[in-house]
Amino acid sequence: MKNSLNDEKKSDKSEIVQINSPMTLLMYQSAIDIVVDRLKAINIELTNKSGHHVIRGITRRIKSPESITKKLIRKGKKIDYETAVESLNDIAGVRAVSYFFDDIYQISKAVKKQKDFTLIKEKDYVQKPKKSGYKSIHLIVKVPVVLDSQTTYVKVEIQIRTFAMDYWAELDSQMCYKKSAGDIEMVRQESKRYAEAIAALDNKMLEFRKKIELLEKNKVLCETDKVKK
Ligand code: 0O2
Repeated sequence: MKNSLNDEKKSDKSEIVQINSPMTLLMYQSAIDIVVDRLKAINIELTNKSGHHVIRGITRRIKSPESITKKLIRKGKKIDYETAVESLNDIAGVRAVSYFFDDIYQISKAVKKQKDFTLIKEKDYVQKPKKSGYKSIHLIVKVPVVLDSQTTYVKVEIQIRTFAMDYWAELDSQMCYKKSAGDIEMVRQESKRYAEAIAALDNKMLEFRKKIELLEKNKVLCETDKVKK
């Protein structure tokens, strides 16, 4: 009995490792490349339009077989390749980090306008933060990947958040999220308070930018007025 369970475990693991097969990796990497290129173009467009830098950085990753297995267990799913591809939305993940709070919605709107992307799911953890205090917009899109003249629609999770939200999420990942410390109520409460403090600062910086923009606009108007006179 023990042996057969062990054998089953082994075969489960090797099935998930299929994610790392050259063709599957190529498919996910190509999907990620498409999304990253599109975000770069969106950044140029929004930066030109707004007059301030919009996207600070774009990161990407393919979920490791270990992390896929853990997530399937967490979700109570079967541990095999097909179930992983079907039920997990974030095997391919891209994150766009903006400087300012209002830009996350501009980026999200621009992603949703991409004609060849299909929006599967949208989660706005900015309007409705998670219990932990986590804030981010998650867009799950399907993007067409052409390999060997065959088109496959591949799911990619795009996380969009500000530099400040990202700072909190990165530290939270290191210290609390999926960590034993995160099970301690006192730790959870304190971490949430910091998320709220950071969000308040995010809002202040946006107000500050808007104030400066107004000052600059008025200055330009005064100068054009002077020239006219
Ligand atoms: P990792 O290691 O970051 O990849 P879905 O299946 O799309 O409906 P899902 O993925 O089950 O939804 O859950 P959710 O909450 O929409 O998104 C999960 C991802 O958001 C996580 O991925 C994290 O990246 C991030 N996240 C969610 N909550 C928190 C949090 O409290 N703190 C931090 N730091 N990140 C969070 P994974 O796969 O869980 O982890």
